[in-house]
Amino acid sequence: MANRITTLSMLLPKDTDAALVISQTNRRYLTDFVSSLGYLFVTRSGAFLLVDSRYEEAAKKQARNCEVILFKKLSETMKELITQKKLRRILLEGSAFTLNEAAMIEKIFTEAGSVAVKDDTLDKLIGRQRIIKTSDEIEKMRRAQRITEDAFRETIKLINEGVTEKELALDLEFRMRRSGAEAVSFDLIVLTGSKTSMPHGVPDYTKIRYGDFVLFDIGATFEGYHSDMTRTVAYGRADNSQRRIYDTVLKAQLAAIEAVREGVTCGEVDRAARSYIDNAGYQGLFGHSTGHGVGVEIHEAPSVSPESSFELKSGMVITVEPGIYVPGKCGVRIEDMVVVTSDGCIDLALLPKELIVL
Ligand SMILES: [Mn+2]
Repeated sequence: MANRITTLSMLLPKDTDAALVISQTNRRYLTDFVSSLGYLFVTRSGAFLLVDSRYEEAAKKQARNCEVILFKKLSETMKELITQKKLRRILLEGSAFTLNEAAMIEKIFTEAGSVAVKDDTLDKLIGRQRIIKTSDEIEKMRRAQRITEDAFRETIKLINEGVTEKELALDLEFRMRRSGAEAVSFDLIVLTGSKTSMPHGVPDYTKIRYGDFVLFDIGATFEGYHSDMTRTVAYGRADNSQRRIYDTVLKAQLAAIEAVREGVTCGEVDRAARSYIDNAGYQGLFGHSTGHGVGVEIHEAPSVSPESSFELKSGMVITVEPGIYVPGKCGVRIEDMVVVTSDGCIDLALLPKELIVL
């Protein structure tokens, strides 16, 4: 039966004998096994995961579709495998290595009479699989999203004069982890007041004050899959200029979601949001891309950016997250994850998006 590893092995270019996967996310994606270190060889006649003694027992129980081999001295075990399986040309991930690691691996390969192919071929082969999500993967992302939403609903009840960004971020993280999240998707972003104009600001001891926006960019991981969501709420009141900004971002986001379907380019989705914001008079205040793919990594292909001619396909999961940021004043961003379908998309977020004034 086809699994991720056999799919990769069937896609190996004719002039190569194997792929060596070392990045944590790709190793986990292919084997379902989580470890900080490991060397996965995918050949046409099977896959071999080299681990040290810390992971041997767990890998033998959990790693799927590969044979687990314990190494004491990596170079010796690798050379043995390369010689035994006659691996003459081996693809490496172009991006996963530090310079030291690359030099170490290449030295081993050379000593074993093998050649390392270090371009983006392997990244592309795995990326092509990863970009289309199966229903099982989408279900995990949906679970991660539910965990995030449940935490959000509870945490915003704490919003009050004097509560700090950090307190809210910690409360969210505690709730998410307690209700089944493996981890948070990234360092949670909770920003208030004028800090909301910084798209990736860092929560600190800034206190919430009457009339402030509070921006939450948050997510959880569930069985390796990420969720990503942004909501902006107001504390006490929102004045007319804040309401106009909020309303513009919301309509831009809805326009972009409306544009998403198989066959549409990422650039078209971006333009749907961007042109709405520009036409409303906020030119230059939406600096980042409209979205990005999500999966076993929080940011992965495709990038939903202005110049992209990349065509969306059914099963891709992307975020739609336009924003308006007025430096020194305030910012609003609204973000959902959506699954691309043949005639539109499915929004994985269930939380309403009308402005909440607490
Ligand atoms: Mn995002």
